[in-house]
Amino acid sequence: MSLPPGAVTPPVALPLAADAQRWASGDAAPPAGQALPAWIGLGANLGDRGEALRQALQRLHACAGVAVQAVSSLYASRPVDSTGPDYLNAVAELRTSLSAQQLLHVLQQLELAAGRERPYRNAPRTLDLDVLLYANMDTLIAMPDLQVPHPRMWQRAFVLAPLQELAPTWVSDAQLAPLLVQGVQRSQEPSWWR
Ligand code: PH2
Ligand code: MG
Ligand code: MG
Repeated sequence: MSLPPGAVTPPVALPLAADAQRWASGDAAPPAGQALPAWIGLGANLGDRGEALRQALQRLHACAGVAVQAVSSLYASRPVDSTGPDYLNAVAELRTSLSAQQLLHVLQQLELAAGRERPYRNAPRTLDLDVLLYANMDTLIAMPDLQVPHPRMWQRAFVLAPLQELAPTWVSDAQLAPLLVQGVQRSQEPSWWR
């Protein structure tokens, strides 16, 4: 699934039909009193990586309008398209009353609180929080600072292996198999973050 360059985002009311691939506005929050699912990727390869991911989930769960619904196991892997120490990664399923853009801003604040620096693209980091999917598998969002689904998630075992745990009907073994050369190692059970 790829996003056309420069695509515009017509305002589409949420929630979206589960069976249709739809453009959505990243600015549109769910209707009042409702929450939508969202899936985020977590990663770190500097400092106390496991503690950074655990603290990010705890802080996220404490944020207004966000609840952590489910968390995958923790996975270790070598940096993909990058250098530096090995990463720890996980995927979390949220329920949120925030728009995708508001959720992105919350994630960016948590990255900053964890001392995230951006000296160059794909630099080693203390905390990386990415919006992977919002509302459902088929929601497409294209904004200057936010693309959903995350444009590189389908090429990355460190995203698809943990996502498969949470959404097994969305990620097949056949999809994951060619990516396993990236060497992703499951290291801890899903209760690791509590
Ligand atoms: N994130 C990147 C680049 N490369 N490699 C691994 N193993 N894990 C990551 O989270 C990761 C990466 C850019 O976001
Ligand atoms: Mg990121
Ligand atoms: Mg990332």
